[in-house]
This record gives sequence, structure tokens and C-alpha cells, in this order.
Amino acid sequence: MLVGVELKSHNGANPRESLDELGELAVTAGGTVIGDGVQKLEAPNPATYIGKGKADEFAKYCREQDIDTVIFDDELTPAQSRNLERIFNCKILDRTALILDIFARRARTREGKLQIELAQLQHLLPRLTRFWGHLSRQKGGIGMRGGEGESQLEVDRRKVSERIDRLERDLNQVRQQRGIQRSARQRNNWPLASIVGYTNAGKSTLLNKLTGAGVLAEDILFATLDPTTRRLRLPTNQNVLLTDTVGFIRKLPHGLVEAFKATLEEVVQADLLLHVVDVSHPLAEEQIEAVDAVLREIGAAGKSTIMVLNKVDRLKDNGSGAILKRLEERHPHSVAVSATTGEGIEALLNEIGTQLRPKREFLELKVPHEASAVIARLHKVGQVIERKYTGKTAKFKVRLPPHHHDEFARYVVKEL
Ligand SMILES: Nc1nc2c(ncn2[C@@H]2O[C@H](COP(=O)(O)OP(=O)(O)OP(=O)(O)O)[C@@H](O)[C@H]2O)c(=O)[nH]1
Ligand SMILES: [Mg+2]
Repeated sequence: MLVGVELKSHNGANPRESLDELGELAVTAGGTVIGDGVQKLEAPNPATYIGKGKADEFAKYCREQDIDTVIFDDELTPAQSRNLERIFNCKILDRTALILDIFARRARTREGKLQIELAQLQHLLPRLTRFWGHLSRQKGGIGMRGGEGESQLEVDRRKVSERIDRLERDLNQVRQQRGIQRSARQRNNWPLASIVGYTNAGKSTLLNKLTGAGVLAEDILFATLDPTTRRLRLPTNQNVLLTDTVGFIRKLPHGLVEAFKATLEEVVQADLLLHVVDVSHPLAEEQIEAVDAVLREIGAAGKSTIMVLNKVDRLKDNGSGAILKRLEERHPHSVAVSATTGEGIEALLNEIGTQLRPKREFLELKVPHEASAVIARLHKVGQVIERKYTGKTAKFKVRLPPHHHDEFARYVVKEL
């Protein structure tokens, strides 16, 4: 059963839509949704989140329907969880625990797994009750994982705390390793572009389209957890490192953002963000806001950003182009694309080139004709805008990545 609250003060936020998404998350985590309920309130009840009377009513429904898990659409306090568990007499989860559970299922790399387990245990620790552990041993289901996760629930708080310390130490080690790898990559001096966006917006599909990366892209929430970086060669000959990473969602648990900060460092360090939006989604605009909120939280707000208005092929199906127009007006650097059909991809490549152009130097060079290797090299690493052959030398106007400057320094006539 899914339970949400509609706050009277909070106009605009639609509890139905949020609950539908919660249902999608529950299904992604392997659950089956039997029913849901919403209560209108001035403010959440500090003891039981929803009102006590409503809780009793929902609990009765759960008993009738033989429901074994109730998921609340917000983060519950430890006290609320405990009280609700007593009233419902079954497992109580909140949105945070559910998202953590999905992440735990998806984590593949060692760092990903450590981060999730840490976030899960930190969420669980204050909520660890005998009742919870008892139930989980009997029934399994959402909110706990097999193997280590499950046995963790059976140990006492002290053991959980010890495990948290251990995980923090291990994570530090793994991150040092990643730091070394990253600095090796940066020695290439290629600009870094990060693909960000709401979960299921088509980020992985776009990376695949642009680079042939072969990343898993699926119609499920949080298909991608671990970042993948590929080289993208623009038509201007410029190389860009393109990273696809975890998707964002409304009410993304703060603990999870914390846990993923290291992974999201690619985003923080990026020279350019590609913000992918599923324009065929009815809540596209709310999703943009949710993504911007997470970007602010990780300190990546205000970066130069291209809005990639994706899945335009679907708009034609249902004839709702108004949203596209609205978004294009609001975001000056936006490109309408379809990552599946390839429509608009060329325009996107051009826009990436334009956005990264300030990173390149615009130079005038004079190269003797006989230095054909130098001329060939110039065409390979730079974007030749103009060439003139006069007398013994060839004159070029070229956009060049700064790290190639030394190589051609002796031919530079002036900076343009
Ligand atoms: N029709 C259409 N479908 C698309 C397009 N781009 C992506 N999709 C589909 O949307 C679904 C999600 O795509 P992904 O690339 O996995 O999305 P993602 O943003 O990486 O999602 P997460 O990793 O789960 O956060 C897949 O079923 C894709 O085939 C598009 O341009 N048009
Ligand atoms: Mg993905």
C-alpha cells in the first residue's frame, strides 16, 4: 500500500503524480501495488505522519487485503516509523528506503555497493527495531537485501555502527584509487561534459548514440548507477570526454546525494552539462526543477548547460508540441533531439562545439609549405577556419585546444 499526504498549504504539488511515481518505484523494487491512500493535512502528524484515525483506517484495509508492506511518500522520522509499525503491524517503508533499495539492487561496482550499503545503514540505524528484523527474516521483500544486507538487520545497533565505520574506511580507499584514475585522464586535457537528467530521460541512450558506448538503457527507473565515460570526437575535431551517470528524482534522499557525491564529482568538475529532458513526459517541467535542485545541492549549479530536449519523436505521436516551444524559449541553449532516431543529434554536436569553443584558442599561423607533417597535424588536432597559400608559406586561422599551443608555438603569428 502506498500512502501520501496532501499539504493544504502546498499548492501546486500534486500528491497523485508523486504517488504514481512512488508506485513505479515500488514495482521497480519488485513489489506489487495493491492500493493507495492520500490524506489532506495542514501539516504531517509528528507521531504518525498521517492522522491517527486515518492510520487505523488504512491499517484495517491492509489487514483485509493481506498487505505486508506500507510505503510512505516522504521520509519518515524514526519515531513515526516505529509508531506506524505498531498500528499497521507490518513493514513500514518510506520513499527514501525504497529508493535506497533500488539502488542496492542496481549497484555493480565496488564503490557503488559500498556507497549504497553505507547510505542504507545510516538510514536504518535509528529505525532498527526488533520487530523490523523479525519481520524481515520471515518474509523478505523490499527494504532489505539478501546476503550481507539481510544478516545486517539481525545484528544489534553496535554491530551496525561498526559496519558503518568499516564502510567509511573502505570507501576512502576506493576513492583515492579513483582520484588517481581521474587525474590520469585529465592529463589529456580534454574538456569534460557530463550528461545529467531525471531518471529514464534517455541519458544512456544519448551516450550510446553519440559514442556507441553500449551502456545499458532500459525503460526502468535508475537503470544506470555507475558512471561511464567515453570519448566523443566532435565534427570540429575537438575531443570531449562524455560521462553518463546516475539519474535524479524528486525527493532524492539527502543521504543518497551525500553518498553519491564522490560519483557525482564528474558532474561538479564538468566544463559543460548536457541536461537531458524527456519532453514527452507530462511532468517534464517538474523534472527539470528536481534536477536543478540536486545540481544545486552538489554544488554544480550555474555551469554552462545545454538543455537536450529528448524523445521529440514521441511528441509527434501525440501532437503536443507546446511544451517544446515553451522550453526552447525558456532555455536559450536547447536542442530538440531524439536519442533513438538520431534526429537533432548533428545540431547537438554543433552546440557542444560552440559551448566549448571558449576553451580553444583562436590563432593565426604561418607554416612553410614543406612542413607538410605540421600542416597535417594542424588539421588533425585543430579546426582550420581559413587557409591562404602565399609564396613560401601557408597561412591558417585555427581554433586550437590550449594544450597544443606549444607544439605550434613557433608558427604562431598572432592571437585572434
Ligand atoms: N521514443 C524514444 N524513447 C527513448 C528516447 N531516448 C530514450 N528512450 C527510451 O527511454 C527509456 C530510458 O532510456 P535510458 O537511456 O535508459 O534513460 P536514462 O536517463 O539513462 O535512465 P536511468 O539510467 O534509469 O536514470 C528507454 O526505454 C529508451 O529506449 C527517444 O529519443 N525516443
Ligand atoms: Mg541510464
